[in-house]
Amino acid sequence: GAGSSTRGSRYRLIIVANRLPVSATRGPDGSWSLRDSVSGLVAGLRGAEKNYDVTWVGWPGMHVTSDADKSTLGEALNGRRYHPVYLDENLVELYYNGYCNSVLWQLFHYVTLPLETRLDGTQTMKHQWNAYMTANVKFAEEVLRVYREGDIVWCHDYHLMLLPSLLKERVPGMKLGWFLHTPFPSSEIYRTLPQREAVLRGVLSADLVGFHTYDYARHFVSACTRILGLEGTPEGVEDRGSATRVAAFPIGIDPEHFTSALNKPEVRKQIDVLKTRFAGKKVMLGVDRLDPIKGIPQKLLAFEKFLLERPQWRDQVLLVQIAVPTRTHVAEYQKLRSLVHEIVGRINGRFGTIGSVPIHHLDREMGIDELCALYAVTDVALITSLRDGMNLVSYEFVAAQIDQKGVLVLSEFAGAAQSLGAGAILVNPWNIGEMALAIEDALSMPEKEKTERHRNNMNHIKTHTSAAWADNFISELNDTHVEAELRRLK
Ligand code: ADQ
Repeated sequence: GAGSSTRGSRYRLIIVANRLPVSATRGPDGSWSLRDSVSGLVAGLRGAEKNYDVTWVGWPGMHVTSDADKSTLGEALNGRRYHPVYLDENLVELYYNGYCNSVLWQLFHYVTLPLETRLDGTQTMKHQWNAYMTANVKFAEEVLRVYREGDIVWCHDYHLMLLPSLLKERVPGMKLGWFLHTPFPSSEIYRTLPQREAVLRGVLSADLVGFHTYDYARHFVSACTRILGLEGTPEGVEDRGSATRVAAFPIGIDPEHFTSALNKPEVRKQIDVLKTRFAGKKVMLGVDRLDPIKGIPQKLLAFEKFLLERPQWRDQVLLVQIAVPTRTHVAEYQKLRSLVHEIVGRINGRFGTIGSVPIHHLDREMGIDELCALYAVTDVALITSLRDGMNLVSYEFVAAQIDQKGVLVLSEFAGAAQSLGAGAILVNPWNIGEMALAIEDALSMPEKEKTERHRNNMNHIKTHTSAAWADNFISELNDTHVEAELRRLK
């Protein structure tokens, strides 16, 4: 396949992402233990490890100050071919919590920018931008330490949009791709960004720029033509002789990861336990990172409206909402947590009885086994993101259905709506009444229709896996790179 080189050994692939795919904790004896971390990006990239010799470069997600700690942690990480980029606390605040999560993440999900001017004069976007540049330079330095000629370098996400240009300046012949896991917004939204030119130029140095959907790719090309005055072509973007290929590569999951978990005796047992506990009720499920873009309050309000207006369902249904906290240092995320708790409390107070409440809300991470068992006993999954690059929970839910053929209610603003649109009930998450209606439709769907919709979804998921996603991106990168080199050396 695309992963084998002519010499018979496998290609070396350097994956660069803000976070390494593990979290480190230190034991009482001072030794480090590494635990795989939860995120859509990590889940997607595990697929690449099947076919390539993968090395990761990223921030370990914690503050490590002493040189001794850096060296012992570095050793533990290097053992798994993870190369840490250490960022100090102040830089993390301005770069990660600041420019990445309060500016770019927001803007890319169509949330307009905060006002530049703060009354106390601290933490302006300008400081955050400086930190963003500094952090990107640190990532570039680590990549250049690890890089060997012939390696493929694949940069990920909005944290590292300057990295392609920093790397190409040093190694013009580097085989270099960049992929965005979030949406890329309409150019009318994007152009409000004060640093709009520098960010686009940073990315355009890559040979290949990838997005989840054709729409995001088109938005990016429009931003380049309107803001930089470059030429958009069916292949991407051209700038007087140099070209950047821009294309859509929809991510997927590894469905076997879920089907094999379902065959484990522990998971079977857990499924039986849940079935007994939820006996006589229809189960609805939401699994999200606790993030404003996931539309959790809107989902809860729709469920409340459903219970209010359809009293016959009140004792018949419950909603399990798992919302694992993330980015807990960003104020928006703290506010969201209180808001969600408040709405859940209100609904449970209003519709609960002594014996039961309609919403089971958990703020924690779950292992794959537990998550799988939950997916398997669910009648209706509610995924109501206000915007979402793709949304892999929707894929996982489909993969983990055994005989139930659970129904997927899915936001039309998730990238997944373009792939699972034929099987899911699509909703506009801003329309609470429409969502309440969709809940009822999903709960009362005839068996035959459920089977058919599930089959459509399952076909898509089996043929569009994470391994295929990585292979497609990398083989396109190989092709594009050859053309780019011919042009460069001409
Ligand atoms: P995320 O915003 O993290 O990813 P998503 O694609 O749904 O969103 O992936 C979330 C992952 O975390 C899933 O694998 C899910 O199982 C896991 N997860 C969520 N809550 C969990 C919990 N409580 N316990 C355990 N696991 C949990 C970003 C973009 C998405 C895009 C992906 C991949 O925002 O739009 O699909 O990257 O590109």
